[in-house]
Amino acid sequence: MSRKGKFYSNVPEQIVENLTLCNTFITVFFVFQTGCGGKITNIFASSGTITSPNYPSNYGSHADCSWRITVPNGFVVRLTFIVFDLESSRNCRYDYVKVEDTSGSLIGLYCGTKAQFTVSSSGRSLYVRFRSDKNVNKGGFRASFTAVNRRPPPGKTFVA
Ligand SMILES: [Ca+2]
Repeated sequence: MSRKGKFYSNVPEQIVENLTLCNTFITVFFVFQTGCGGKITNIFASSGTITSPNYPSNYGSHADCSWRITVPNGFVVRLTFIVFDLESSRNCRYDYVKVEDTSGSLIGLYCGTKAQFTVSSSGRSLYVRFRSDKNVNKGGFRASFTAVNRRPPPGKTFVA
């Protein structure tokens, strides 16, 4: 009797079409979101956490997310990957996390499933890039960073 009732009872094809359009939109939005647009997130802090997109749910396809972590002068960055679960591939050519030192030199290229591990910068900043390819998406990563004294406190003997 109402237009709404008529719509639902008489035009089911249109509903299906609308749902399809809706799903297409969601998919496009999802890919866009997980891609991070290749943008770098600049973080200025003494400690914090970074995660792959959608964490702890699986990351999406075609993700490209970067972080530049900068800690106060006189400190270096110590970054610990607490959870790490990426698609495994030879030379990490599909999904990977790349970590670069303050100077831009490569610290490591990581993929697959790894136990907790830690990387440290030589200067006050560290660059992290996460990328995924078109398929096989895993749980991703969660990593915490903290600023660590570059030099030992005055009067103390430094032991490596
Ligand atoms: Ca993948």
